[in-house]
Amino acid sequence: MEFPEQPTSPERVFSGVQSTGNLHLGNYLGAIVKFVELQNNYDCLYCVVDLHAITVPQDPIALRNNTREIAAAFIACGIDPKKNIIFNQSQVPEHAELAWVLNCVARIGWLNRMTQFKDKAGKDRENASMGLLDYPVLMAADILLYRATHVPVGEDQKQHLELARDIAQKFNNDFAQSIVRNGYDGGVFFPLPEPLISGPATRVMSLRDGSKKMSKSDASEYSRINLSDDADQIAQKIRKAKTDPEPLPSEEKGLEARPEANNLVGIFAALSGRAKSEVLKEYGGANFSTFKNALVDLSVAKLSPITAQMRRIREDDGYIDQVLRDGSDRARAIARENMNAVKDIVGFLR
Ligand code: AQP
Repeated sequence: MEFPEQPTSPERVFSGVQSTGNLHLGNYLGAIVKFVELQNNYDCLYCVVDLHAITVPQDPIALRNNTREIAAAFIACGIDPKKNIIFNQSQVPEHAELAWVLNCVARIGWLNRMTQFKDKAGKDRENASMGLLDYPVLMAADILLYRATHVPVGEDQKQHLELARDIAQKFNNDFAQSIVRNGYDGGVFFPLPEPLISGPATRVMSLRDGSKKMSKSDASEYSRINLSDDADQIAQKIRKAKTDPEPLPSEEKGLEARPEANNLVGIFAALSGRAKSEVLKEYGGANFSTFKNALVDLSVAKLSPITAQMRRIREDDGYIDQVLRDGSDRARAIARENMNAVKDIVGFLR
């Protein structure tokens, strides 16, 4: 029997952000800035991953609000919802469907090694949700469902991306013959997704503790700058940011073993589009109060247009819901086709 030759998949970008709270400067510099850049050269899908959000308890009203807030932030940061697909994960049921198939491909040992699970589950692992352990498999499903080739993420997601590649590889190996029988040249169905971990600041740290990453779920509001913060809140948070008693060094080497200073200089560099060394050329020898004042001015200048645009967009939740519905319809068209191919490859009747 002759099988049709399948087209090779196009280069495609996928990335997601959890609707667990407001977007912060880490999400912005680590991920969103790259999302905006990539839209010029790739087909991009940007997803609000609400299924991931419920791996830890969420208040339903807050969850809906956060989903809209993140969609609004995507648009306010410059992602064009017509050119790209902006959607929320729970409107495309194939994410969960593919995750089940991939659960049967991934190995328990692989998941037990994931550092994010260890960090989030803490000491009480037995009491963590099954979803929290399975989080990286759902993430692999998000990416592979669209046969995405490139995934822009912050440093913290590197290990999950490696796992997604392992899962894709094992699926391709386990079903190699069936993949060929179904017309996929070379027995490869899932491309191995390339992590794009670059850009101005791949790991922004907490303003209260330079050894912890800036995070939406940190209990302290002073640990992060939210994209929804106004100028006063930004100024307060930066002025209260933890530092050390020494003035700033003139060279990057002098930032070693000074995590808080390194973080603030990194944020300044990322927001101003300069290298850290250049920032230190200007501020080396300055005390933190001078440097923080400059950082407040820079942060407010860069972030307040985004905040203002987010507020305008949030005045019309009907518009946001429409963007998400439209994006979900367009995402689903791709997802359904790929899920049908997975069903054929695995041997499900349809
Ligand atoms: N501190 C960070 N620096 C650089 N990039 C970061 N990202 C997150 N924190 C930083 C990147 O932002 C994207 C979206 O992240 P997410 O919402 O999916 O979840 P996360 O990585 O778990 O981020 P949070 O803020 O820490 O959320 P919670 O507290 O809910 O777990 C990803 O590309 C991530 O790498």
